[in-house]
Amino acid sequence: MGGIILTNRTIGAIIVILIIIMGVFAFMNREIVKDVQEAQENREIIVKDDQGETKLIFDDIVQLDEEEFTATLDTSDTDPEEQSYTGIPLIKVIEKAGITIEDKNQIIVRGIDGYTVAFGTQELMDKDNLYLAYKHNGKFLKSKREGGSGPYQIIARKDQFSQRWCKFVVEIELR
Ligand SMILES: Nc1nc2c(c(=O)[nH]1)N[C@H]1C(S)=C(S)[C@@H](COP(=O)(O)O)O[C@H]1N2
Ligand SMILES: [Mo]
Repeated sequence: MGGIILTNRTIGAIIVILIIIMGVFAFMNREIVKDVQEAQENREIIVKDDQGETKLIFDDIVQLDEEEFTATLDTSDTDPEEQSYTGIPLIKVIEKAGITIEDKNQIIVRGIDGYTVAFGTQELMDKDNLYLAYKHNGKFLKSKREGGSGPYQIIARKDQFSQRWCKFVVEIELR
């Protein structure tokens, strides 16, 4: 029977192979972590439709006409309270990405935690309803990792409760 004879040489070879495998995984993981960190630092957001996708970074978004507005925040564990936010009308963000909304029905927004909300394009056209906010009471929204609701959050001013105020927005899709 030709089993593997565990000589010092074979043990040595196995250890070397394991170290190499661990090294490759550590390297791959570092690359992935770096990508995620970069995406978070640039506060990237993907805007897409069936024609393709555009990546917008914070610099693209702040150069749009920002607005300061109020909205009533009402969650399961807070009483309704008027809050001040700063952000961009959502429709302007979509226009910036070069996406046409005339032939679309729905807009789907996803958070980094997988939370997904949908709006009709009619709601998008309503001037003072939907915003992509990045400041709350004058302070930049912190990321999920930092315990915040940002770096971007959808503010749906006309929603009575706050279910569609999607936090940690990373992707906007038009269908
Ligand atoms: N990304 C993301 N956004 C979200 C949620 C969530 O779980 N993930 N919860 C929604 C719900 S149900 C409410 S009431 C509001 C406020 O939730 P909070 O009080 O937990 O912040 O955020 C909304 N947006
Ligand atoms: Mo909620």
